[in-house]
Order: sequence, then C-alpha cells, then structure tokens
Amino acid sequence: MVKGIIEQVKKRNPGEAEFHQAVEEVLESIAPVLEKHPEYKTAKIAERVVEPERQLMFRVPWQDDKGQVQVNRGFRIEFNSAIGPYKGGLRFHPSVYLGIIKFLGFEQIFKNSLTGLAMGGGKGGADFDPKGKSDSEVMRFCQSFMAELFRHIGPDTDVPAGDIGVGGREIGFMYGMYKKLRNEFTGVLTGKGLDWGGSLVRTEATGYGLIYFLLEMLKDMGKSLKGAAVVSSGSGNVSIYAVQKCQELGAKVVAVSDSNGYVVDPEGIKLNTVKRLKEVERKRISEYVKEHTGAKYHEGCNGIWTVKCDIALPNATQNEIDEKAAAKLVENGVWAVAEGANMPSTPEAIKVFLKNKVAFGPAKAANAGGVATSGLEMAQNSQRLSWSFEETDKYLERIMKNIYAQAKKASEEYDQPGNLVVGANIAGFEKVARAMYAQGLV
Ligand code: NDP
Ligand code: 2IT
Repeated sequence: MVKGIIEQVKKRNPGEAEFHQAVEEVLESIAPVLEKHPEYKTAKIAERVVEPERQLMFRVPWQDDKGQVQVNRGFRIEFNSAIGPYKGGLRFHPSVYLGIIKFLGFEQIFKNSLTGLAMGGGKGGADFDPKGKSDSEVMRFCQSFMAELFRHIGPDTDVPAGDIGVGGREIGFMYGMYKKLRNEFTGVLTGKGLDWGGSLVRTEATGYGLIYFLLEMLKDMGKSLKGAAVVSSGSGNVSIYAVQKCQELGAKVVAVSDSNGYVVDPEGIKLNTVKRLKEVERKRISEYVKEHTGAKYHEGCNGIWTVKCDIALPNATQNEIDEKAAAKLVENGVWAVAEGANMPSTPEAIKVFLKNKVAFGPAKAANAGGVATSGLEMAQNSQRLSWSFEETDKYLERIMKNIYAQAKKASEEYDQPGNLVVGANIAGFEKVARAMYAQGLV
C-alpha cells in the first residue's frame, strides 16, 4: 500500500529527488503502523501527510553593491500544523530548490513531534548564496525576502529559524524587517540575539543535542566518548558545537571540513581557530593549516570519510555519506554514526551501517536539539522571560534523552530493536497521525 503512495508522490512532484528519498524512508518505516490502524488508512493519513498544507514561492529582487539588480527565488513550505504552528529553518544556499525545501519540511514534521513540544513542520529558504557577499548585500537580500514572507508567518502561525547559510546575522536582518512591517515585537523567528528575545543555548543546541543523543547510544553499548576518535564534517553551526561538546567530554576530534575540502589534525582540531575562521572571518577551512603546521588540508569534502575514526558525525549536508563512504568507514572500524545534518546518509549507506551493526542515530532524532531549543525560545518569548544557560541546557538534555527513549521503544515495539531509523519515524509519526485523525478532514 505504501508503494502506491510513494509512486503517487513521485508522479505528483517530478524531479524532486531529495523529497522522494525522504518520503520513501518514512513511509516504508510506518507501513506497520498503518496496518495496525485501519482507521488511518480510511482517513488517508499517509496520503495527506505527504502533501504540504501550503507551498509558497516568491520573487526576491535586491541590489548588489555595484548597483546591479539581482533576482532570487524564495520558498516557504508550511507542511503540517496538526500539533503546533509550522516550525523550521530557512536555508540560503545556491542548491536550494523546491525538492530540497520539501524534503526538509517533511522531515521537520516528525522531528518536531519527537521533541514533545507543540510544533508543526515547515521549512523555507532561497537559492541565494551568502558566501562572498558584503554585510550590506546580505541585509538587502534579507529585507527583500522578509518583505514578502512577513505576510505568511507569525508567532502562532509559522516560526522560521536558521539552517545552512542562515545564522545570527541573517536572523537579525529578517527580524528587523518583520518588526518594521508588522509594527510588532513578537517571537516570530528563533535564533534571535540574546539582547532581543533570543535564548541561551540556541547557538550550541544542535551540536550539543547531537552529543547528548550520542551519549545515550553509547551508554547502551557500554562505551564512552573518552579517548574516542571523532570525525565531524562541516565547520558551521552544527559541527562547531558538536566538536566542542565532544572535546569537553574527552574525545579527540581529528577532522572537520567545508564544501571545498577537509583538514586532518592528528593532535586534535583546535576549535578556537575553526570558530574564528568560520564564525568571525568567514574564511575557508584550508586556512587552518597555515596556523597549525602539524595538520594537513585535502581538497574535496567527501574524502573526510576516509579518515579513520571510532565515531562519525556527518554535520554538513544531505547525502554526504554514500554507500562507498559508509563501507570505508566500516572498514576503518567506525562503531557509531550520529547525524547532525539532515539526511546526510543515503539509503544505501544506512543499510551498510545497520548490516554491520554500527550504532546509527538518524537525523530527525539526533539533530532535534536545535529545533527543540527553538521551542524553548518560543516558550520564553511567550512568558517574556529568559532562562539561565544551565536551566536551558538541562531541558535540552532531558529532551534528547527522551527522544532516544521514544525511538528505542518504538523500534522494539515494532520488532526492529536497535533500528532507530524505524523507531524515530514511527514514534514521530504516531503523534502527528493521532492529531490529524482527531482533527478531521482539514
Ligand atoms: P552552516 O551554514 O552553519 O554550516 C554548514 C557547513 O556545511 C559549512 O561548513 C559548509 O561549508 C558545509 N556545507 C554546506 N553545504 C555543503 C555541501 N553541499 N557540501 C559540502 N559541505 C557543505 O549550517 P548548519 O551547521 O546550521 O547546518 C548543517 C546541517 O545541519 C544542515 O544539514 C542543516 O539542515 C542541519 N541542521 C541544522 C540545524 C541548526 O540548528 N542550524 C538544526 C538541525 C539540523 P561551506 O562553508 O563551504 O559552505
Ligand atoms: O533542521 C532543523 O531542525 C533546523 N534547521 C532548526 C529549525 C528550527 O526551527 O530551529
């Protein structure tokens, strides 16, 4: 039965390979839930959950520093609001098109459900490349983007945040424009600055949350992070704070990357250098070896998976680990993989990990700490209060432990113990399905 739905999705959404991939994985996992609940079949819950409630595409014109007019395309997919307002990030990257935003929005539905907070699923972005642009160009782009998006979002309707290419700077420019157009100071975006409604821990949340989730996986294996060799791809928000937490807990992070290449530092990555290069100077990771001569830079980002490690953390982008890379990691003795990026392992790569009994933490569970802390930012905005770092961090840790427990329990209930892919998909789906069913045909 799910085969037919997958075929229909492919036909109705031609050329959107990433969206097809995400739908296929989730629907195959939840097939037994549909068998157990004939009422979901009659109500066509699966057919409805793969169709976004609303899809917005819009023109984003702006002027570069030379006075030339540029035109980009903006997106917001309001995918599912069964359990809360649409919630999910904005991605600014030249590769962005409808299929990417739809895959991300679809994944977000189940991820947000797993957090236990009241957040529906959404995602947006633009095919704009912030790289090499001046701050003024980024500001003009963000303002133009928000000049359209503002009419569709709101603190109880749809709450965007960051993702690839959208960090504190971009959120600031977009928030300013929203506030001006609506004449309202509300919690309409998360990832805001600490002086104007942001939450402590949001910057660190996805990386920290990933490691809290990984610790639960390791606990069940009787292992720890102490002395473990870790490879973390990317050198953006997720990778930086995952590396920080790993190092704090005694692991040795030996490699990080960006879209051009990767650095291997056998003595352990010096995170302060990475942070300065990436967060402040917005430079390439290749610059790292100028300061640390014991380290080596290699061109090409995917080679990072040939670096020997115990734990692999794909923290850059979708489909960055293919079957061959997974096989190489296994050959080199990897024993755990936890996904900080969204859908970084191809379906074939996941099969390799599961077949070889590598502990595997799937993205929608393992990287939910970012959106969970966004949920905590929304809660603080509603209270007009700010919580302490320790309090927020503890809350995040509790949420990640709970997500692990839910995914593990569902995998056991559905006779696939140890398969957290199936466990997370089922646990995330069940709550959304119950809510959709209860709310009738809307
Ligand atoms: P950033 O923009 O901060 O960093 C992205 C990093 O990944 C950069 O090092 C970038 O390199 C690299 N990268 C981006 N695209 C590619 C590509 N096509 N090939 C190789 N490397 C690439 O983004 P985030 O750290 O926020 O996001 C990373 C991943 O985590 C994404 O999959 C995102 O969806 C996911 N995620 C993010 C959350 C968040 O809260 N920020 C929450 C949950 C998931 P370069 O600088 O060269 O572009
Ligand atoms: O993929 C993700 O979960 C994010 N980019 C974070 C979304 C959010 O709303 O904080």
